[in-house]
Amino acid sequence: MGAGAIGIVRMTGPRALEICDRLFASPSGARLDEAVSHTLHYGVIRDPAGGEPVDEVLVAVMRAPATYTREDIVEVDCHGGPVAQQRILSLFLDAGAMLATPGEFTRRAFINGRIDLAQAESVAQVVSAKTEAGLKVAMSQLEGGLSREIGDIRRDILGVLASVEAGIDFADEDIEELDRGLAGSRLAGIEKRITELVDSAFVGTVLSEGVQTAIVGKPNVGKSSLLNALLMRERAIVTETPGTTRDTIEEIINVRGIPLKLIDTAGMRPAGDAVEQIGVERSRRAIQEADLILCLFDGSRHEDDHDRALLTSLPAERTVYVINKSDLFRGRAPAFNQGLLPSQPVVISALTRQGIKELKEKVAELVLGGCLPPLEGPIVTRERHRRLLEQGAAALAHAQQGLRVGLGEELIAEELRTALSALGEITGEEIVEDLLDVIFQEFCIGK
Ligand SMILES: Nc1nc2c(ncn2[C@@H]2O[C@H](COP(=O)(O)OP(=O)(O)OP(=O)(O)O)[C@@H](O)[C@H]2O)c(=O)[nH]1
Ligand SMILES: [Mg+2]
Repeated sequence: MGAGAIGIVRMTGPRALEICDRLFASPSGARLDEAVSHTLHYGVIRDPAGGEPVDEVLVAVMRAPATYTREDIVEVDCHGGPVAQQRILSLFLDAGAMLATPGEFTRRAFINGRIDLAQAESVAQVVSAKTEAGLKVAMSQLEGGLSREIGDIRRDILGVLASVEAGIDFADEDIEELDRGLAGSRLAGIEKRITELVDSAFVGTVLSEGVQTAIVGKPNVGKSSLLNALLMRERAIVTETPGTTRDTIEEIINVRGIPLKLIDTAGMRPAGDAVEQIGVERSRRAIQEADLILCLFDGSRHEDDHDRALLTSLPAERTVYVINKSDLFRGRAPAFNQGLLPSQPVVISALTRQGIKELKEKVAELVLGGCLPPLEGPIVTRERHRRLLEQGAAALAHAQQGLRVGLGEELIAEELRTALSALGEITGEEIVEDLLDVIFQEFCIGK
């Protein structure tokens, strides 16, 4: 909750209108209880204790089932200050309402069947999207893109399951035997569709969570200057004194639709004082946790043992090597020996911003193999979904194997049911209460 022009206190449930009526007074004396659905009403909220006016408001009345939660909803537009909102909220609570848990509105929308679980999960992603591409993927999931694909796949599995079960039920009768070759090839086709979804998960995670990118290097090579150049503002303190950055600094930038979570670290060197030691320790951790590392060297100086030690400690496959301060050796080769580096470096000047564009290109190339894949098809954005898809694909692979080696129909049917229930957990057809708690925990209150 913060200060804004307008704040909204919202309430959902069968008694929402009745509770609001106890506090709301319109000039005409009209009651919200009798209002037509989807109408807006001017009035004041009064403290029922002394009748004192708390705030001047507009109240939106939305009746079930055409609402976010499929229940009656009232939304009170009040003044945006935290005090007014807090007063109205506590008056509601006194009048019989109960405080929402994180994500409770969306959870009710799921429980009441307005959206499925994958759609509900995407709501949090729409709210937290960091780039337009991330928003687009989240919106497509909210509109049911992923759910439809999962539904199609489940229907196809059910088709195969039906033919397998026919073999079980009528074992003694003279019914056509299961065509194992045909069933196997249908399952192979379905497995491939699932695998394609699993493969999309990498892009999905990158777009929704961002790429953790650590800027590392010796003290004074220009790490903070690079952060500022990428951000296009003076975020981090830059000085000529080595050891300027003591703590890690994080900022998000957008590189061709990919959110990069940039982490400026303390220069790596056998540390001086205690504060610097902690900073260096944090840098080590940042390197370990990073998806991508920008390893920076001062091109105007010769390499030394610290540079060599740093190079051996970095994973080359997720590192982009950057030679900085090109303005100091313009037109000439850098003093730093590039032959030491496992791959071609990008030469930049954080001071003049020369080469920054090329660096961004290189990063985009490394992260997504050149360009963003088309965002049209469904894209998996959650680890939970990816794991369940993998379980489904594995069960289908077992079933195909079973068909080949002549395993009994019962056992094959069992594998198919495992696949069905894994996929069903994505959309929430098969769900346990605990899982809902975990999922909605990451929502904010009021969403
Ligand atoms: N000529 C030139 N100087 C630069 C360039 N980039 C950074 N510097 C200078 O190098 C010095 C150190 O820059 P910082 O960005 O603070 O370096 P750092 O790597 O963050 O240093 P620590 O935080 O101490 O580890 C400053 O005096 C910068 O102005 C560059 O491209 N060209
Ligand atoms: Mg610094």
